[in-house]
Amino acid sequence: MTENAFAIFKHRFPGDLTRPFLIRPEGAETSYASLIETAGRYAAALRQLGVTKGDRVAVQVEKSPNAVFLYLGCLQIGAVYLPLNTAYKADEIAYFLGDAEPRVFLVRPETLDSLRPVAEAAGVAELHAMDAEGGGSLTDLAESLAPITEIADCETDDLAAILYTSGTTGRSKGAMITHGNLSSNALALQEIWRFQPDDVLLHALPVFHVHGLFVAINTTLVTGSAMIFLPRFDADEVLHHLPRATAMMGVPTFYVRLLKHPGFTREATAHMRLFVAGSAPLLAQTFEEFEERTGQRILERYGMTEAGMITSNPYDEERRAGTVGFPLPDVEVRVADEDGRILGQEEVGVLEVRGPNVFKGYWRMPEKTASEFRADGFFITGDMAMIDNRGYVHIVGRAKDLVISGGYNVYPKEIEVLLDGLEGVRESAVIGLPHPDFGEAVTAVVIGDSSLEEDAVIAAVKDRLANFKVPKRVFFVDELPRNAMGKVQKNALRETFKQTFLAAS
Ligand code: MLC
Ligand code: AMP
Repeated sequence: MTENAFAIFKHRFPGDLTRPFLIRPEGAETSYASLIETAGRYAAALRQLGVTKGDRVAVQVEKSPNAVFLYLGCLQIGAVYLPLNTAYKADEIAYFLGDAEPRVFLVRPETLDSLRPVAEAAGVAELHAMDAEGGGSLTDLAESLAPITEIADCETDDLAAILYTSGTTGRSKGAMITHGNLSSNALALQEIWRFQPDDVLLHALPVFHVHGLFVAINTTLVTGSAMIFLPRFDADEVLHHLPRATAMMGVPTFYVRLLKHPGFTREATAHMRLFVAGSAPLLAQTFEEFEERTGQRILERYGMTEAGMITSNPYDEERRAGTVGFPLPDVEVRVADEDGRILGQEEVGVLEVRGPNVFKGYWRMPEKTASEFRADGFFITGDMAMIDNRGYVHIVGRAKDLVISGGYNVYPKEIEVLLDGLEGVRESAVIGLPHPDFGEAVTAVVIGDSSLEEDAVIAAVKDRLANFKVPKRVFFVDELPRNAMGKVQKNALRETFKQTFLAAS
């Protein structure tokens, strides 16, 4: 049997294909039968555009059911799905297209003209648009064709997707995700989170990252259950739909915002059996407030683009605040020091992971890939962790210089390079500071001419960076604190400015 993830998902669809897969906020339902047909039409359209197995299909569109069916159509023909955050600007897109060389690039109608030269420069053969409702030239083509029913034969190790993640050097890397990565992770999550065919997942996450795309959608598909598909997170909308849902997945900011809402009560959540949090640390305070308010304990899990979901708090046993639980079935984790020496329980080091969830490597970066794996196949996550004497994993910090804002990763180096290139800036250091809504907020500390102003610095980078990467504040200093080696001490900067976003809350 093929190891194509779509075939594995499809094999587990409900026997009664008229059952709903996707429920729109206004109530319209798309059945599993309709999913199969629409994905097959997109598969046919991609084939017509010359896409063959292994070709990349880059997609920067609004969240819509059709975007999901296109993703599944890609899997079906063995093409490589390459989703891009809608916040990325043309400069960022140019790099991704140049690196991945997709055959097709699907954009929003409003960016079609501005991205055309970018796509041409990268040699993209087919540029198409999809609107917020999922309509456009690719959908028109799909609707004019008969759906493809066959599923491309794929091995576990064949590429299913490329997801770009930034790096500490400032250059983004394409993480190569395989069919085996997707199916193994979805099946493990279905099992440990006890998903059942009558579950209804409230889906409010974006669908261009691991959390909203793979964790939420693939777990639903292997269960044959339904999702209420919201275009974005909005606390009022979530509250409105909770009575019909049984489960929800979110970044910590979702739960912080829900707790701010007076309507978020024990009664409002009575129909829910599971709230999952991840992508960023969930504060113990949020966990406790949530339990006090709803009587339910958020289930925190931990993962990353390169390895999907790695650990999870247990469904039945104690869910412990400040921990990310135990490794998923078939996944191994260990804590090691920088030289790769394996450490014991309660010792802090870098977390390493091995298993069917771990990606194949970085696209066209064999040296980078080799340097992030140990000889025995463990991937070095870059997260500092400790495994306690009950086996719970604690993420205690990051070995990598990374800020996580509202669940999005921001690598300071990328912003520092931009800032350092601005007229009047001599040097910059970008840090994450505690923020009551986003968890951490991107902040720049700059040495430069006395004529520089905060607003002007922000304005100068805004057009070139996705909005979540834009510094929310810029501070000017005469010098940056350094250690004996001359390295900027970001800890000292974080300490100096730590009250910035907390004072007003
Ligand atoms: C929006 N803004 C952000 C931001 N999101 N700034 C910093 N961090 C963010 N995450 C900006 C907006 O552009 C705007 O700025 C201002 O903040 C206020 O916007 P908003 O209306 O409040 O934002 P909203 O649209 O509500 O978005 C917030 C959010 C969203 C939390 C709902 O960011 C979100 O959906 N985050 C989920 C991220 C996610 O899916 N991560 C999973 C990665 S996978 P301005 O200046 O334009 O007005 C992964 C692996 C794993 O990490 O383990 O899961
Ligand atoms: P990404 O590269 O966008 O997939 O982000 C992955 C990173 O998010 C991980 O390496 C962690 O640093 C962080 N992360 C994900 N889940 C958690 C969690 N539950 N607690 C702490 N950090 C997390």
